[in-house]
Formats: sequence, C-alpha cells, structure tokens
Amino acid sequence: MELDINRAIILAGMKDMEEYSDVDVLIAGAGPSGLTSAKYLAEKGFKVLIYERRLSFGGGIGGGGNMIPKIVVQEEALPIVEDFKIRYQKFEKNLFTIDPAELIAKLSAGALDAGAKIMLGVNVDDVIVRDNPPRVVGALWHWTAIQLSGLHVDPLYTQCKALVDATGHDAELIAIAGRKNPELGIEIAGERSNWTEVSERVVVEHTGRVAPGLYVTGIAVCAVYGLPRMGPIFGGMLLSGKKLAEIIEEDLKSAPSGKKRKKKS
Ligand code: 48F
Repeated sequence: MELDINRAIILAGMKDMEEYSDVDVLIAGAGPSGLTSAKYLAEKGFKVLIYERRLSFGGGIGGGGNMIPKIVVQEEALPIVEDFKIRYQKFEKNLFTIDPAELIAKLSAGALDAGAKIMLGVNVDDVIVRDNPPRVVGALWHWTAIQLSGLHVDPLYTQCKALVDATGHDAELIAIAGRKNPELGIEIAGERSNWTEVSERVVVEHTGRVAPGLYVTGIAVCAVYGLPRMGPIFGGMLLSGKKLAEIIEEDLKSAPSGKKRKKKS
C-alpha cells in the first residue's frame, strides 16, 4: 500500500510538473488579483499556472480589515463578484461587504473550475529574458521550503508567453526583473501612502504590460507606478485582475504562436 501511494504521488505529480513547465500564462501569487486573472484567462482556453509561495490561497484577504472578518467591495466590482458566485451584503452608499473566507474559497474554486492550475509552496525567484528586443519568456522557481532553509539549491524553469506579477505590495518579480535586466527599462517608483478613492481607480488604469512578456496586476501596480495604496477594499483588485486577463488575451491572440487551449470539462 505504501509503495502504491508513493507511485501515485511521484508519477502523477511529476507528470503535472512536466506538463506545466510550459504554459501560456504564468502568474506569481494566488491573491485576489492573480486568482481573478487566472479564472478569466483559463475560461478563454489559455493554459494558466499560478505559483503561490504559501501553502494557502488568498494573499491579503484572510486578515479581513485589521483581523475583523469582513472586507468591502464597491458596486463597480459586483459583476465579478457575481461571476464567482460570491455572496455579498449591501452596506451603505456604494459599499458591499463580503466574508473573507468565502472570498478566498470562491476565487480559488473559480480559477480552478475554469481550468487554471495552482501549485502551492512555490516561490518565483527570477525571470528569464531572451531575444532582441528583449522579452520575458519565463521564470525561475524554488520550493518555498528550500528558500526558507537557506540551502544553496539551484532552481527550475517554467516557460510562458506572459508572466504576471501578482505578488502584492512589493511587486517583487518586477523589481527583480528590472534590477537584473536593465535592458527591460523598468523602474520601480514605490508604493505611496493610502488614498482609497484615488488608488481604487488608478490601480485599474495602470494595470497591464510593464515590459514585453511581463505584466502586473493588483496592489503590485501601486509599487511599480508610485500610486497610493488602499486598505481592506478589494474591488480594485478584482477589476485589475479582470482587466489584465483582457489585455493578455489580446496580446496572445496577436502573438504568432498564441494558440488557445481547450477548456477542461
Ligand atoms: O498580497 P496579495 O493579496 O496581492 P493582491 O492580489 O491583493 C492585495 C490585497 O490583498 C491587499 C490590498 C487591497 O486591498 O491592499 O493587500 O495584489 O497576494 C499576493 C500573493 O502572492 C504571493 C503571496 O504569498 C500572496 O499570496 N507571493 C508573493 N511573492 C511571491 C508569491 C513569489 N515571489 N512567488 C510566489 N508567490
């Protein structure tokens, strides 16, 4: 029995790892923005993989508002909330409240049901840049456990047509890409202090391509472009994730090898 369990895990797990070492869209981070992009892209038939460094989903959702278990979205985001079949309650003005556990569960289920693959405990460490003019064509990754151990272990590679930084406040991946590859011309402006009315709008406006093959969504957009942050309001994250899916769909459609994949039934 024990050896059968081993065989099942090793053979099926390695098959997945091999199959997913070449994807259309690789997303770093399973927070609200990354999960939203994943659902809408997978739904269109793209092969989508999320690497999440933790062993859980949701990024900043679980902590609610300073640990009080509610988060807020504004009316503009309700069509997305409804697409994921997330329940919400009307509060006042244009604000609606959502239970954070339900938001995490349904965003994740929505991405998975649409056909996206999520691998947990994987830390995206670096980008791969090729061609002239330069273009991001993949990423390097480690198991988070290896990274935490401090052991010197070389990473593995994943190839993609679009690499998405959905890593949160520090825009880690874009910062690394810019620092190590000056030819990409990326400068990180740094996130600014909270101004919710402005940030919820500009975070969506600035969502998109940062360099050829490299994209940003979610609160990472604020770090890249020097925009103000927001607190526990998540409509901008969902709208940013959806907008990015539309941008990548357009870019991959016009790329010569941008073949669509059949959705899993
Ligand atoms: O931080 P996170 O939730 O980013 P988001 O989708 O949403 C931001 C909101 O939660 C909140 C906010 C809006 O109201 O201000 O902060 O933009 O999710 C980011 C996810 O990326 C993972 C991290 O563990 C988290 O789950 N992550 C970060 N760096 C890496 C990573 C990395 N290098 N590789 C893989 N995963």
